Amino acid sequence: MDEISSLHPRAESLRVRKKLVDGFKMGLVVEEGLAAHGRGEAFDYLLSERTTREARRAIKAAAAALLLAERPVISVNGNAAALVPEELVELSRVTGAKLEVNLFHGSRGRERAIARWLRQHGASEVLGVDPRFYTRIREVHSQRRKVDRRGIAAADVVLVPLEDGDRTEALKRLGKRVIAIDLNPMSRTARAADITIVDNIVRAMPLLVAEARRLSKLSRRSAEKAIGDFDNDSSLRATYRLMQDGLRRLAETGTLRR
Ligand code: PTJ
Repeated sequence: MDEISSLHPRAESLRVRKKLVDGFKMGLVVEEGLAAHGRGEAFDYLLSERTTREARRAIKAAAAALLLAERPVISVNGNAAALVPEELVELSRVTGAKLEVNLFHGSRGRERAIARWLRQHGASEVLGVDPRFYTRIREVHSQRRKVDRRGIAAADVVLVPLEDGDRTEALKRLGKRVIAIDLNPMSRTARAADITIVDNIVRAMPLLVAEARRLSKLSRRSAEKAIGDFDNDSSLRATYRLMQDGLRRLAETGTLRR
């Protein structure tokens, strides 16, 4: 594809798509990942492609939960790796969370490619690629059930960007605190997670890193308060209403712009 002109009205969205397509060509992303991104784009459109106040609150609570955790883990799939590799590595550094490759459409080659890609972006350790440490979560009914004994299996808090509902519910049943990033506020993942950031991962991750950095300098109480102040159900309901407003505006005026 040619260079994307900044003058194009959808330049940013096209740049993000290009990152995914490049990730696909590099063997990081599966075809299904391109389709999943399209679904995310539709929801993002209804939010006028902006980070909402609800998402900012969720980001604050998520940063706090990662910082307060004893064994936090960031689960990485193909789309997340292609779109925000620097931020994933930086978040791991700031919060002490381990990075673990965990795929829905599992393949050893892709696992290794994603781990290599994260190392190229500064990760010192990437879990989920060494068969000696594999274990299985029986509750999960997809290839995601294969996890690292040192990572997701032992984690108390897991960040799951762009996730399928099955595993989120299973992780919850195992007593873990789950943080999701998902543009669909009605998905099973969004509803099952403790903290759902309804935002595009490309906008949410830099904000999450910045918030974690800020909170890491404050007291433990500030982090606890950020979690206590957050209510996932009301956050999802408010976001859903914003999307309904977006849809109504689009129908009435032909534009999402206010
Ligand atoms: O790399 P793999 O094999 O682990 O596969 C990754 C995908 C994304 C294909 C896999 O996890 C999958 O099939 O996911 P789903 O069930 O399609 O769910 C993806 C969710 O992420 C949907 O609710 C989308 O709306 C949402 N989503 C897609 N793109 C973004 C997003 N949320 C935030 N930011 C995005 N850029």
